[in-house]
Amino acid sequence: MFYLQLLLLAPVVYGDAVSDLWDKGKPALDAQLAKSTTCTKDKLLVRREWGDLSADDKKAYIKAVLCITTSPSKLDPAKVPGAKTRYDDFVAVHINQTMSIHGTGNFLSWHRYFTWAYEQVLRNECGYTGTQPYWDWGRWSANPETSPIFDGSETSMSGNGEKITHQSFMAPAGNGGGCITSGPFKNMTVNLGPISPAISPAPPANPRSDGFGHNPRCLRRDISNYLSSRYTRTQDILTLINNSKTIAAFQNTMQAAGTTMGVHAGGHFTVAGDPAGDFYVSPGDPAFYLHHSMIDRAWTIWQAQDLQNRLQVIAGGRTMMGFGGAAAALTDEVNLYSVASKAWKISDLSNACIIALHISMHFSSSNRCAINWRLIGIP
Ligand SMILES: [Cu+2]
Repeated sequence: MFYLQLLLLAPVVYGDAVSDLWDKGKPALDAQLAKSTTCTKDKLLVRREWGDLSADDKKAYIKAVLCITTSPSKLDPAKVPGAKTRYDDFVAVHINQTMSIHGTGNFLSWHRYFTWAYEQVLRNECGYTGTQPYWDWGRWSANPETSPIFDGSETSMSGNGEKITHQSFMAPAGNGGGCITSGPFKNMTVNLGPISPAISPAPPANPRSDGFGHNPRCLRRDISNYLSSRYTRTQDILTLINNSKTIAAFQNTMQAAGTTMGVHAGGHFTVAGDPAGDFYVSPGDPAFYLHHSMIDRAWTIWQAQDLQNRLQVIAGGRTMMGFGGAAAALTDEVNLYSVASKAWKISDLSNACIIALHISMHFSSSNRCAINWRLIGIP
């Protein structure tokens, strides 16, 4: 009885070593925010981990994503005939810029803005009042297939693909490989691509070489713990943040995809299939945005460890891996064209005013909650 009381009285803390790093960095972020007159805490919204959302919160997010997968595209059908829905507009923007936003100086800022723009469209065009949830890879790394994100329930982002004989290119074949059969997105149609499929048998080829033709097909996944249990554990996220002393080290370690794999590729290829495993078309799987919200969180926590020296830094080139290209600059613009109205400089997107602020809230109930504050209007 005494022990039971102790247990009940003990504060419930989100006990993750990465959240501890956030706690450590928070005073510096607060101080930076306090200097701003336009960027105040009342403008910040809370982003949370999928597992910390209530069933109603998850359903509200799912409803908004289903909404943009059924509302019409705003792209010119003469240019992108395969873009049928508003959701496809995001996929098309990513395809179009793929070679200048990966392995480049703008990788982090571009994907931060892209994920933010998606969150805005869910809110402004689909009546969503919540925020973009994130997938804490470490929390579910032992078995992502049974995580609340991918368990196939009505409050998940749908489950694994049907088990078929197949090969996945970045990991041994898992338990899926075919069309997803469960959860809210089981009837979702993938319209664009493929361009660089990472699964065999490959999806049918796109009628156009740029992947912009209409190629309706099912969403396929091959979720497995092979990569997650090796490369996206909490200790891997921690090592990434602690051992990367420069922005170059941080972004390169995060994006590694060779003999070792960083958390970026590790997350994408944990989902795998089509289009999640396709370098160009990966935003065509709605799990993309939970993954990139976590990429954004990791960047913020890294910045917060030495804020003054990590707020306005850049490394890398303007084209894929920087081969033969000019170096990227903080004054370079990030432009999302049809899915966001304004082009922002990388320096703006690295600013404390829009970095996601992750605050661990300690509730006295059974509510374990890692909270991520995020500015909703870029000043
Ligand atoms: Cu990308």
